[in-house]
Amino acid sequence: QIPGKEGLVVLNDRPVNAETPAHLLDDRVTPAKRLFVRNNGIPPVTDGIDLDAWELSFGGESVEQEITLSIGELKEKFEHHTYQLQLECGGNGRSEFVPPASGNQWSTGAVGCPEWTGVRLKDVLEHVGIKDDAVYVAYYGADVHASGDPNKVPISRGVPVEKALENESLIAWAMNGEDIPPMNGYPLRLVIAGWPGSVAGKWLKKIVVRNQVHDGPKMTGTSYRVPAYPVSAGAEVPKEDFEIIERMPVKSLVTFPANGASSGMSTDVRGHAWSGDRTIERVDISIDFGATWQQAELDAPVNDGAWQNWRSNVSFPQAGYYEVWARAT
Ligand SMILES: Nc1nc2c(c(=O)[nH]1)N[C@H]1C(S)=C(S)[C@@H](COP(=O)(O)O)O[C@H]1N2
Ligand SMILES: [Mo]
Repeated sequence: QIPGKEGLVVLNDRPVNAETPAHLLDDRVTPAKRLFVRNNGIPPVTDGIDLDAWELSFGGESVEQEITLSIGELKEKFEHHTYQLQLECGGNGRSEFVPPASGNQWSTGAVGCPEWTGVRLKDVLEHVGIKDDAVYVAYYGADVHASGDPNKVPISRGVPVEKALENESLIAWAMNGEDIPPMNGYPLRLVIAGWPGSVAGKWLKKIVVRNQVHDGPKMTGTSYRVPAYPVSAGAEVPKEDFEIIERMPVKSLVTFPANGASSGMSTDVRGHAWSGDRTIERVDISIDFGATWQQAELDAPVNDGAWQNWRSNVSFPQAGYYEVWARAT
């Protein structure tokens, strides 16, 4: 049992990693109890802390001032913004890879789209000041390396400055109008629209502005990288041909009906679709293994970086076994 979570499937308990079955992601705005958990290390104990007193410091070669701001100061000094932003782990869906990829075997549930409230990273960086040679903006969190070694950092990743300065790059202290759940980064985290969840630092303690591509743990080697060109499954790819995952690729998810459900001769079908920080143009549904497709009704995103809801109704020609497939463009 993960406190505050309900119905998640635990993939690993050291560190805790848990995903959400597709039918429990049916809400337009993902409730706190349904948002997946992806931990690289041991989360800090934040019970009973004073949220407003939590401090965030700034550093790195390309920062003008090495200052510290409390959440209280962030709240007071900068304009508040609320956006619905999907968060998706870079490994979401990897359980279908053959041969398998290493790491947590996420099926489809390492994604969610709650509503986040905080300040724009851009506004805060403007206040702190960044030098002309700034290249990357990265984070450090308060979690501890799985080994327990206080000198080791479990994960420290980042994004190019241009991405950090987008409107939908937030330093958030609230999710769905409440405190962020402990496992999702309470009291403060980054949320960066449409890029892998790994850039959205939880339990945020420090932001560094770098004069080079950030080289923290899980930025280098093949972690959170993909081949720069399509390759066949299991192909050997030279290390220098890997690139850092930036925008997440196009995807759709069927959240109704649930896997294994039975229905009458027709059923409503619905779900979400997203494509990193871009917009989905259309969603199509098939109940004949992709032989024919029918276009679903698709909503516009509530804001840039939010997944889009779609719905349709399908009629079955005869009783039998069917798969509902969705395809987003
Ligand atoms: N400090 C810290 N931030 C982190 C992580 C972590 O282990 N430690 N995991 C990252 C990864 S890989 C993902 S996918 C998201 C997951 O966010 P969630 O657990 O709130 O769903 O947080 C990111 N931020
Ligand atoms: Mo992730």
